[in-house]
Amino acid sequence: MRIGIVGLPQSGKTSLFNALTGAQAPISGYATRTVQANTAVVQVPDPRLKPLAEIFKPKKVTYATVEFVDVAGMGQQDEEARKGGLSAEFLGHIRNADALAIVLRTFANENVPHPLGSIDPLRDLEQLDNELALTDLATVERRSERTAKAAKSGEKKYQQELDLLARLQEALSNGIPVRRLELNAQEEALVKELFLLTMKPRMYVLNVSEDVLAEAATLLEQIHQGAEPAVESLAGELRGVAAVALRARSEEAETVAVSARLEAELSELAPEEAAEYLASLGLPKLGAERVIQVGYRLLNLITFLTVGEDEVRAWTVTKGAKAPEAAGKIHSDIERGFIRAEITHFDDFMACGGSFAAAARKGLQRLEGKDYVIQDGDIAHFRFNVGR
Ligand SMILES: Nc1nc2c(ncn2[C@@H]2O[C@H](COP(=O)(O)OP(=O)(O)OP(=O)(O)O)[C@@H](O)[C@H]2O)c(=O)[nH]1
Ligand SMILES: [Mg+2]
Repeated sequence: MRIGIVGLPQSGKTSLFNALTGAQAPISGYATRTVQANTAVVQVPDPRLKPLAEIFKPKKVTYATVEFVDVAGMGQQDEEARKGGLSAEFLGHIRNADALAIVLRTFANENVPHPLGSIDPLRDLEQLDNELALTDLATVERRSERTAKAAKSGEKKYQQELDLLARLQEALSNGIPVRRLELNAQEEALVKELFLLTMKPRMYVLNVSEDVLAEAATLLEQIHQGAEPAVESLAGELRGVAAVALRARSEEAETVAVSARLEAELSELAPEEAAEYLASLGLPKLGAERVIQVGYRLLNLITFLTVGEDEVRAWTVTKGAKAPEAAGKIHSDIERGFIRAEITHFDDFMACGGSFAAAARKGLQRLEGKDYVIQDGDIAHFRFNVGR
């Protein structure tokens, strides 16, 4: 899973990136300064691995991972260049992302002027959206030119493709993101080939000042639960926070509040110290951690676990994946030779004192076949036969 961090210049993207990677200890990381993109693989925090490691004392504990890409700010080109959307270089970094984390600034910082002269995250979002749509429009137009040539052969599939491209063009010119369109399976396959930016699932990351972080988190939660705050009556940063959150709710996107600079600093502390500081602010968790969790949810991902003396490990699969597909994450041979999966849910396993034998006695360990749908938190042991 790869999440692209995008936003206006100086909105705190790199600070968020540092918070994410620092807090979770990057497994590998590299900075390619010339093209102004940072990439790092980040561990997905999972509280289940520690107790499992205490029971199995494995040689190795392996977390599931997410890759984050931090790119230079959008909208830095001049007016003329922007008509064609984002530059090819920028696009190259972001088009393979599975989801976008859109960073919106509400923090005030006299030393860091906002590129548009004032703080207004909803306006910033609209500008970013506009730019993403323009970029997709350029992609669709290029494809249309090619398809139009091919369509001269009279082949029906090219005409169908042209019709779809015209529909995309029409939507994008009106600022409608492609993910809003209803597409059939065949259309979806074509759209996938285009790697459109307005097709990607997204979350909004509000980068707020640290002194409103707790309030912003509470407000987001209330809005998520259905509250209708009067945006105009809110003061300071909270007004922008509410405006973005209401829009996010209407499009079923998720919103997270972070204080990127603070979190980047905290990520350098010992976890206990950071947790203490957060608690003093009335916050249970780092925003960066929530960014990873929301990303997981956005992409419909769940985690299953494998345990043993060699390794305790978390694996990622898409919700709805069946047992053989999960087995295939470990090794294609295990998928091919799949016989059965021995499944014990983490919660049952712990409730039985961390003993498979005790879980089995209580009927909490099940043998499942190839149609079993893996659940988040399943501890799986696969039986397979490679000889087949
Ligand atoms: N007060 C305050 N300052 C912040 C916060 N987040 C970032 N900054 C400051 O804003 C400036 C820009 O932060 P970056 O993380 O570099 O922003 P960016 O979006 O990566 O910037 P570009 O890559 O140039 O587009 C830095 O000086 C940060 O210290 C915040 O939450 N509060
Ligand atoms: Mg940056």
